[in-house]
Amino acid sequence: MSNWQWQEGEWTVTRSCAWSPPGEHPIGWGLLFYSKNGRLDHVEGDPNQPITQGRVSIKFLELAEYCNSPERIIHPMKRDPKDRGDGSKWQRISWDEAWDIIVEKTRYFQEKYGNESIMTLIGTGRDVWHTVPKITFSAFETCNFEYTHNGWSCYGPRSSICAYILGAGYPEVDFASEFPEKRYDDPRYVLPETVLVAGKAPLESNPDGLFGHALIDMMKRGTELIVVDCRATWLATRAKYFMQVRPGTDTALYLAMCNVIINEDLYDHEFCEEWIYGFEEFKERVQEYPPEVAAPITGISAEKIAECARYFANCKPASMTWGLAVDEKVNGLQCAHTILLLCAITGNLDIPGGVLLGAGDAAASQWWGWEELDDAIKEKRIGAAEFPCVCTTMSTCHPDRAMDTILTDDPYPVKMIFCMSANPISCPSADPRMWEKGFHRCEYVVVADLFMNPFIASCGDLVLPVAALSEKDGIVATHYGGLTLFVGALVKACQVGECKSDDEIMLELGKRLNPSKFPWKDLHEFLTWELHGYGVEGTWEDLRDSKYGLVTPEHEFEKYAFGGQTWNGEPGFGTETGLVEAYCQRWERWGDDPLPYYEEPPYSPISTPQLFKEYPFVLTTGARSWAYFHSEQKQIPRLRAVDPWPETEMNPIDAERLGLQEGDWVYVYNMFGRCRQKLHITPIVKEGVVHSKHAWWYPEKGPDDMGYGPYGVWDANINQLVPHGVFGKLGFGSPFKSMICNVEKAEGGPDFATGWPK
Ligand SMILES: Nc1nc2c(c(=O)[nH]1)N[C@H]1C(S)=C(S)[C@@H](COP(=O)(O)OP(=O)(O)OC[C@H]3O[C@@H](n4cnc5c(=O)[nH]c(N)nc54)[C@H](O)[C@@H]3O)O[C@H]1N2
Ligand SMILES: Nc1nc2c(c(=O)[nH]1)N[C@H]1C(S)=C(S)[C@@H](COP(=O)(O)OP(=O)(O)OC[C@H]3O[C@@H](n4cnc5c(=O)[nH]c(N)nc54)[C@H](O)[C@@H]3O)O[C@H]1N2
Ligand SMILES: [Mo]
Repeated sequence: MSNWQWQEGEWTVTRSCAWSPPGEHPIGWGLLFYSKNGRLDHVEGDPNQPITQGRVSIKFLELAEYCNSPERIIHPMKRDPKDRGDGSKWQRISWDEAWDIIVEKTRYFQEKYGNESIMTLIGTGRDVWHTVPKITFSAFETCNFEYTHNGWSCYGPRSSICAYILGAGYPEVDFASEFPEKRYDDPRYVLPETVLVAGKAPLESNPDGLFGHALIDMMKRGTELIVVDCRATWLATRAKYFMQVRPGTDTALYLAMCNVIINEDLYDHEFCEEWIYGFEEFKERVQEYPPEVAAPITGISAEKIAECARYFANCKPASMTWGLAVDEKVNGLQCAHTILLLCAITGNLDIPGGVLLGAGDAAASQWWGWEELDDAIKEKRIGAAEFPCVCTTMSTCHPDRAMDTILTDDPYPVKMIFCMSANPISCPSADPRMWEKGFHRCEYVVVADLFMNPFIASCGDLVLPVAALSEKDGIVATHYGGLTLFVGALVKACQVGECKSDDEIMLELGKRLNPSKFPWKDLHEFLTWELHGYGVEGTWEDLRDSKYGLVTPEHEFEKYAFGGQTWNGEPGFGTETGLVEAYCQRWERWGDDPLPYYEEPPYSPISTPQLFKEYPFVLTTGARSWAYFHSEQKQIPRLRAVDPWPETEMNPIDAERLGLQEGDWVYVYNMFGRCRQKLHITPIVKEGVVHSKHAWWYPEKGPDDMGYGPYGVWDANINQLVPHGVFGKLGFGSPFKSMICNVEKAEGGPDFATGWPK
């Protein structure tokens, strides 16, 4: 008996704090794993965990079904690369054989083509954001690590922009995490008067930082919301201001709000004079965006924009939480910049109840092992010279350029891929058929995953079975350590097959390829070392054994005033100028406007009017659904029952005009490609806007390509409508949430009993 594991009747209960998967993001849920005879039986929320207080998402409630699924990969497997695409050719092998193959292939490609011919791929949200860089730089000793989402269109832009213009880690709403005993009722806690929810649906996405339930807790205590979204979400319908924007036009809205606040003298003079660099230039820039200019762009009236701006400026304190819709657009950098300035000029940065700031460099954890890499290899990082904005805060290559190199061998060939927790052809990549072609050019592809997926079916040669979150010891740290609101221990309850955790794979592979860079004697020693990196003292076991299984460091407010926001301890912000940069010289040096500006999406009614005649809807994609984490869980029956088909949402007025009915299978298409989804007619979508779900494939259809791609991925994947190589000037932000499309009735659909329709 201990405070992290005990017996309850027939069940062994293990207390844990879990990352995604199965999904949310760099945050932690307090969970109780109930297991019996070494098998996970069910999961409950831990009512004693102070942050989540017993709440769980349905993906956790169905975790046993996920972990024990007959579809799990539970042994290492290999297949001859000439048999790619043939699901019958997989052969079970031992871990020893798997390691031997990887070592042999690594040495072969390193010697023949150089270390840079090996590239690693990463996906999102799991606890591999130190693991994969460490494998890349220390085990393979290559410079090429990439997240396969074009324009690195998630999280990286928001956290990098914070680093550039605030010198701060990821900004977050103050949700009383530092008061584990009383939370919001602690007398020291200050409730935000309003929270701006910018392009984010934290109830479904739960969250990309802030917990959805935390927002509800605050609303119950009186916090009002401003929701900026193109869909009338549950939160939007309860907001004081629901700003229903045309997808991709948010920057114009925020610039206009700044215009009103500055011109009506509603800004915080003291903060602006003392702490902002380029305030006068910014003041001049926003003159170009009065509400009357932003109104026709965004589709929101000038009066409402002005009223909302006044309201935000008068709320003390006001906070902000931003989501993916900020990143997934070509104008995303400017959007994030303007949102931060909106919070800065109203004096809400790092104050109680305002926008909390992390002290250091948000992306530091991705650099593990980079320092020790050979300089000659460092210089070969793909896209680093062309896109310093992406590659200064992050240790990655540029995603689109990485694929260009794979396709052309320019400037050198990429021969071997090591993929850990990504599903490129089903989920993150634009023009996924092109990415598939690229991976087919690579000679050897190793994948570490829990389930078979279209990428592995089509491109994989060796598969390593990975442990699920109830099957491993680990650490949860909010915002990857960029803003540590709490750090929790992930605790192993069960073992499934021969699965190993990503960290175990890293350590074992590292010891074989380059032992001096992997000095830890075991996983726990490594986790303790990792913990110290988050500023937490003691061992990993101490964390696991602690009262709640987590620590909640005290937040230091207004760090800029006393030197806590800079590297050298000087007052100010950790930027080039030591101030909040309304004017960012770095961006100017890198070839972009130093001040924020609005830019139309590359494909839109205004920028491509001719094309818009043919594709007369604005397309946004990928708003999260309760049941799935991206491409995962489609093979978990009870979750599939919640959300059985890829849905395309359309306004009733538009559907009537096209003569479409609820539940029709439709083709969603444009000049780049098409997919087939099931129509859901709903007034929550703005008229003229279509929203399609992302990351769809059909596990039940089998791995063999029958003209629909492995597991039907080409039938369902919306990313066929998004182009490769289109992103913002500085390399961030592809238009996943602001494209154009048309919709027409399809002949049948994939749910027909006979399989694929003709
Ligand atoms: N159209 C459109 N496309 C989008 C988006 C959108 O909004 N619209 N969103 C984008 C965003 S924000 C993101 S972050 C990307 C996500 O893109 P990915 O992260 O590539 O997508 P996932 O489906 O999460 O695929 C991850 C794979 O990792 C496996 N996996 C799960 N847990 C673990 C683990 O612990 N270890 C290992 N080794 N593997 C694991 C899963 O089984 C799955 O096969 O998708 C992007 N794609
Ligand atoms: N259940 C579940 N949770 C997840 C994930 C998942 O796949 N499933 N994925 C995780 C990941 S990696 C991420 S990045 C987060 C993302 O989660 P969020 O940041 O919440 O982002 P989304 O759900 O993609 O979109 C949020 C809202 O943006 C709106 N929107 C679309 N286009 C625009 C636009 O141009 N402007 C504005 N203002 N709004 C727009 C959509 O209607 C939607 O309501 O979720 C994480 N959590
Ligand atoms: Mo993401």
